[in-house]
Amino acid sequence: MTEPTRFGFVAILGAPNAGKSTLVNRICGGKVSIVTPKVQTTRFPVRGIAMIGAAQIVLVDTPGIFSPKRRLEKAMVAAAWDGAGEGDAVLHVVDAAAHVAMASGQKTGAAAYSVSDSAAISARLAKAKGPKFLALNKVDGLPKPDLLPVAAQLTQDCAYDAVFMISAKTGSGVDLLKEALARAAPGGPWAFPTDQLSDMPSRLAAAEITREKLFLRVHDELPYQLTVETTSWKTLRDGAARLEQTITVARDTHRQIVIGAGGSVLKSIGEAARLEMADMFGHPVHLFLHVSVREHWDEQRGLYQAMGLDYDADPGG
Ligand SMILES: Nc1nc2c(ncn2[C@@H]2O[C@H](COP(=O)(O)OP(=O)(O)O)[C@@H](O)[C@H]2O)c(=O)[nH]1
Ligand SMILES: [Mg+2]
Repeated sequence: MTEPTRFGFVAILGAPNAGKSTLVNRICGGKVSIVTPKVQTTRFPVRGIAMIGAAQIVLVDTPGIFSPKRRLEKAMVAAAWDGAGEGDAVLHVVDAAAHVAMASGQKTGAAAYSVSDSAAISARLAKAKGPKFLALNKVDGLPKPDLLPVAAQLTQDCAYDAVFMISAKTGSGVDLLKEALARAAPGGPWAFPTDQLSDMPSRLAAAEITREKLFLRVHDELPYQLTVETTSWKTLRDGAARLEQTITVARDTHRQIVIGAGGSVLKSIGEAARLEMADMFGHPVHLFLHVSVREHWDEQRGLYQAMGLDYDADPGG
């Protein structure tokens, strides 16, 4: 007898940099969501699709939750909480390494933010209905005894249904978590083909790949001051695609940094992005990148619509 099919949504929430996107890619078994060492890489909910036994699970990867200031940040955080509402279950991903570092007195700025953001998420989740899971991530290289107080603290703030110790990077502990997510899904038919990894349109996925290469290559405030859009996609007779993308920055000095001396930076970003796109789409890609300056691009309504974000969002407390 075959097991009845299940289908459900799991919202992945957490502080910036907790490893949410890495975990979604790990569970889906392919690259769905871009990952960089920088905070706030994910700007809008990205839906990854995973087959776990007889269950098809849609994992909603969300932007990190923090105290937002700019319009784009507010829209990102609001979208993350909306993502939580979409789920049949919620998974709170915590950077356990940051918590352990704080507990042992290494109070670095990033770890402190991560810990206070996680506590705020636990507190708000305490009031939410439905199954809630906690994943202590980045346990690779952390001694187990150090993790127990972290788990104890977070479960005091919110009654999680289960706690998992995982490494999204190595995959350790992820199988147990996957089984729990599959069990939380309601019975029902699958909504996507079993080999589909994401519901993201190709033009947007291509823009995300280029944005990832930019995040990896440029630093300080600049990653947060730029956006990428695919403006043209033509399939050529030989099966290759010709893509044009515009990288929009807010200032001419930023444009110069993105282009680099003699175009060197833009060239290497384009090369890395083109190769990854060819791999993802399964055909050669000719990529043409343009850099434009638009001072207040992050105040333009159309951009928010394109990313599925709410221009007037107020994420609340
Ligand atoms: N050591 C370690 N690093 C991880 C793990 N998961 C994610 N990372 C790293 O943490 C950073 C942020 O990951 P990302 O998935 O973008 O986090 P997000 O902001 O929560 O989506 C990246 O540099 C990842 O490589 C893990 O399990 N172990
Ligand atoms: Mg992310």
